[in-house]
Amino acid sequence: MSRLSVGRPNVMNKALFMQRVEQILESKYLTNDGPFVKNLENQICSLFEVRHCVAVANATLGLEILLSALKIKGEVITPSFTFVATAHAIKRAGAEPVFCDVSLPSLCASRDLIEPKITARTSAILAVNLYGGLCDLQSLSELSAKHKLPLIYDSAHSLGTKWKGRWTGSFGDAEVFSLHGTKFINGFEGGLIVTNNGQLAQQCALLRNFCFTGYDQVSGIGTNAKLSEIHAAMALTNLEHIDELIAKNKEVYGCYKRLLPDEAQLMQYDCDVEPNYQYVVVMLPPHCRDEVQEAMLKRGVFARKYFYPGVHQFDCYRQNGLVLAVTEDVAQRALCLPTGQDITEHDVRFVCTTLTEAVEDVLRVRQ
Ligand code: T4K
Repeated sequence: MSRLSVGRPNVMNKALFMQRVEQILESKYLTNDGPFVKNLENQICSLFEVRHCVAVANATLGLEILLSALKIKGEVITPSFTFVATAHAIKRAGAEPVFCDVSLPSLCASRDLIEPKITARTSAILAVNLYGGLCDLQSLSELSAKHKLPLIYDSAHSLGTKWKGRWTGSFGDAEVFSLHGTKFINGFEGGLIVTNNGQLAQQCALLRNFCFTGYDQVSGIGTNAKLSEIHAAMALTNLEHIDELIAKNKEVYGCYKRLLPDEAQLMQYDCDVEPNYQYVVVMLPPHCRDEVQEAMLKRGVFARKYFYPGVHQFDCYRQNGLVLAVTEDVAQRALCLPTGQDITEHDVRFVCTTLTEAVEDVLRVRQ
């Protein structure tokens, strides 16, 4: 896959990772809550100052387990502008997603969009911290307290982001990070449920392992969402370079900020948010994004239209008459540009030139 592609995995300290693989193979302890999983969980807790971390096979299962552990049924309010996994997790946990719109410029759900959707059937709010940014955490926390609703964050994109100087990981009742290969901290696959609630963490850990409470005892209907040792070792090795990863991402983001054409509006973060800078998202003029993406691809630049369409527009989630204006607009205009540890300033210049020419070509043909 070309260096100029969205989603290129961050791989740090290959030599140490290979040494760890050797160690895993030698020990023959491959999975089932092994030492690398425990080490990863402990490192996450101490780095992000959160009491409990439950490592899981991926963030989708993490969200599903979390909702099950909270015994969420009925309706869960969630934004439509997200990866489809957020809604799938709600459905698979046995609840119904109720989609709300997102606000600009954060592209996250805000209190004024969530509150009108709250009814007697609402049982939780599942907000999404998108593109390394964050929701308005303060107002969502007040909203959840006012309506006595559990507040969960899908923070798949936001590991390594800070709010008012505090790392994400301990906001709401719980957060879920993703360790997928395309994410900021890559564990090939993987996810992390983080919470300050000990009982909740214990329940999630049980559900992750078939609800085994002893060799011969099963306390409920669990699943298999365990993270293997190799995945944990990869995530741990990358996590040990978190500052370096953020610094490089910030440099790339800065380069884009300087070089992007005016027609491509770079997504802005709130001043309280210090993102992980893993995503460079631009909004293009209406009705040209798909052609621009195609034209860029022809020149070797693989940009991606995350997220299209809004989840409420997929057949399996379509709700009669539901219109979410901002979601529907940004889903037509957002384009994620290549980032990552091996991208150079020269690459960013090339992407920006390609983007500029592609936009100009498309707009010229239109006139
Ligand atoms: N919530 C949100 C908001 C999410 O975005 C996601 C996942 C989740 C929850 C669930 O998290 P997990 O259950 O996955 O832990 C990818 C990922 O599969 C998915 O993790 C991610 N979000 C989603 C946004 O994107 P695809 O189908 O777009 O990936 P794919 O294979 O098309 O790859 C994208 C680009 O990355 C390609 O240009 C190639 C490059 N790539 C990808 C992989 C996997 C590589 O260069 N190497 C690789 O190994 O879904």
